[in-house]
Amino acid sequence: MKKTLSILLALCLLLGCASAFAENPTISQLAINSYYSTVDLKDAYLLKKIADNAGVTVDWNLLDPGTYAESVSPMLASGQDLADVVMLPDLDLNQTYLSAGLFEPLDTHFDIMPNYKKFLDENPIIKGSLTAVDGHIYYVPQTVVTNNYQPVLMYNVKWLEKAGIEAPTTLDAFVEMLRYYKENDMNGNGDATDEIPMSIQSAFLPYMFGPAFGLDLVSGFYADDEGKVHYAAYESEAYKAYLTFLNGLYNEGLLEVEFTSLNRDQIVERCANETTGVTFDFSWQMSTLYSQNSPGYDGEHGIFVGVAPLSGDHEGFYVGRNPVSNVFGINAKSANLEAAIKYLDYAMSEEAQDLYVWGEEGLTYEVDADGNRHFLPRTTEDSTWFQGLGINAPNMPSQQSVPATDVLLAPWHVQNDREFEEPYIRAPFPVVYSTTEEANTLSMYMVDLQTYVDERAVGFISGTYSIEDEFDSYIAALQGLQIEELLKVKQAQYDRYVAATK
Ligand SMILES: [Ca+2]
Repeated sequence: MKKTLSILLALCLLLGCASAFAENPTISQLAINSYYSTVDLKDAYLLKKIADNAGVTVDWNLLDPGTYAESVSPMLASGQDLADVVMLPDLDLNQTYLSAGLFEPLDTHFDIMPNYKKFLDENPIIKGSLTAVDGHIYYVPQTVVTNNYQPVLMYNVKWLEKAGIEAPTTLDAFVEMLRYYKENDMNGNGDATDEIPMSIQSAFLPYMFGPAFGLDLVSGFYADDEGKVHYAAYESEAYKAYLTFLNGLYNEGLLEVEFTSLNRDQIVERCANETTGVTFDFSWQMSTLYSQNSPGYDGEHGIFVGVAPLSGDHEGFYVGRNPVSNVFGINAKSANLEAAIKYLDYAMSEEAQDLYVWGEEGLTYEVDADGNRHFLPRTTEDSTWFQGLGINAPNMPSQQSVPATDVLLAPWHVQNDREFEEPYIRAPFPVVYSTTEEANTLSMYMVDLQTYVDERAVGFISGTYSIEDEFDSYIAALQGLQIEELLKVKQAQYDRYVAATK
């Protein structure tokens, strides 16, 4: 084995691997360093391998992720001495850097970017989001998982079994279940008054109940099937019905009085004490937190498990996530333009993506008899080593993967995600670039509108404001806060997005 290796090495030296390295152009890259303070990605093995495969040497300028925006914004503002490849401090949604001409329009080089072009063809939502107002594509994305492990409704299966009911999927059956939980000694401690039927952090109420009324309150703005954009909290009838429903839960004591201050730690404590039957949170918490902290959890069967979304007059759905988390651009004045373009293109290839997600066979993972990959023990035992390889590369256009997430979770949880979450996910309102005028309108009105809507929602649900008497004046106030102007902006952006996905 050792001998074969040394022969290979000798051959490599003779046949010019070394000279190939010597001729590699050097690309400078500005990006964040690892989120792990003990890890420096400058010499990360997997990233070196990606650079080698792309035929370049990377000269890294890696900065602290916590202060990245502060450090990089002045560099971009001056536009001088920029690296060849730059990880942006934000998504540049107002096109500040694009308008300054800092970055190369990549679509004009698609003849030498086959991997990136293929990726965009396969991901029209991302293509739509990354298409600038002028129709060009300037950036390469880093993305997150969108249709899996998102916020989901979870039921306590022990309580369902004790009540002898199937998991409710309609608002009516759901309320019946809560009433039953409230009146019965579900945890069997002899006290029928210590049950709190439902424990929801208030930020998740729109996720949980909006869809049954046909509303995506999570995105706020959403497009209907005809492509017309709406603002969910301005949909008079549906939003009024949503508030009325929650106000009913509140009045009946099914939504607790202190619902705005309930936090995750308190919910975990209730799971541990077996005093609650329903929650709603990021799916991740299902096995790792809520089931984990419930008495009797065996790791093989969940105690808090994901269920289908609630339906009302409208079919229920879950709101997914927008994919693009970061973007990378190529300095329009780069002296190594072609090499930088080819490097970023290789960084988007399936081969490179596989390296970010899994690393290398034998080093980070093994393949079982069924062909499934499993991370090796050292990947969890020695996170400094694992992160130091450049796994999930936070400083590269890496794409988060579902299979690599699955292997971190209990099998029952993975199965649950495929059955009860993934089929019900609906994409949120897309992220779209703004023209300067649109950016001005949004920055002028959006914050005040959101603040007012949030404050009124709590007031209407808890009865501080009367839905009967004060809802009409609420709608009128939204008009005063320029909701119609904002809808025009969002409609124009949505129309551009749709055109760009085609
Ligand atoms: Ca009890």
